[in-house]
Amino acid sequence: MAALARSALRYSARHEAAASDSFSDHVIAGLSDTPKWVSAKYFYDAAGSGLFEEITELPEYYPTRTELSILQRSARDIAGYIPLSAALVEFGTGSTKKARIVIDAAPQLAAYVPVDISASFLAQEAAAVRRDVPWIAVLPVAADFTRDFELPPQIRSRPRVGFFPGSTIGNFEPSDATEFLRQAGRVLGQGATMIVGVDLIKDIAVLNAAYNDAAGVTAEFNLNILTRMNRELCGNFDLSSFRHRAFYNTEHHRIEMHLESLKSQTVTAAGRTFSFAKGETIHTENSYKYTVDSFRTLARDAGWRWAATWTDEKKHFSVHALKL
Ligand code: AVJ
Repeated sequence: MAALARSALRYSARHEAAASDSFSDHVIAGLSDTPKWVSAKYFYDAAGSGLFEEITELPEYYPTRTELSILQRSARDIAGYIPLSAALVEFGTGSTKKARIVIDAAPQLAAYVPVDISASFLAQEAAAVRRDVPWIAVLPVAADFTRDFELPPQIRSRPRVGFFPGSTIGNFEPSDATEFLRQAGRVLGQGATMIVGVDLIKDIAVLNAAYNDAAGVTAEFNLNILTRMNRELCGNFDLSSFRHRAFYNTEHHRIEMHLESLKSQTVTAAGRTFSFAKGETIHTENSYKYTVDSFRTLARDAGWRWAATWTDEKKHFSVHALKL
């Protein structure tokens, strides 16, 4: 993963590769730029992770429940792509709920390697999987999966199956999604399998509703990044003078999330002062949507052979198996 080690892949926002590791440097770079941006990966502090869990239960937010139903319905088929005594490597494990469906359907799995940036959360989840599935070696890796990381030596001789559910791949710029899949292939090695969940292009009203829920949870999730800047970077954002905006960008096939300043104002954070014009936004997230074909092309460009695709009846979401 040498290329990844040099620069993290741009995760949602523009020009992020220029920003360095720390939240502070990141915010200074993003809020000094035109237009302003902050990467979606900073949504997930404790409060943000909780709000995201709430989002997954919203009636308008179809991706999580649709992907779960596809995994449940197709678990046996998916298990057919998992070699004997393989290791399942999950990139960015928010919750182990989806991996557990695969693990339950694939008793031939010998190891489960959840990779996540939050070590404490990982330890908790790993303990729960160990308790429920005692025959599998649970080997958590605390790392930012968008950067370089080492697989545990215990799985060196095992066939590897990558697992990247949740359409997290949609947070990458398409060229970075290709690069991510290519690097994942390098990490997993020749003969590897990759199982990827990808949200599909659909009726714009359905897409817009999923990111503009009536209960306002997505708005709270988006605005929470300002609360995080206030807390961690001594910021003075007034949350009532910003509003959540999310819309489908048809040209780029993506949902964009922004925080719009409701007035002309200056804000301090990370020891700097930033001015906002009325109506100016901070671009906080891109969530790219694909067609089954456009994703297959992307996977092929990343060096993977397409093996299978599973979708729901409404074609809202897709799960793909790829082979190296
Ligand atoms: C976790 C990236 C898949 O893009 O749908 C949900 C994040 N943002 N609502 C998505 C999200 C607003 C989510 N992903």
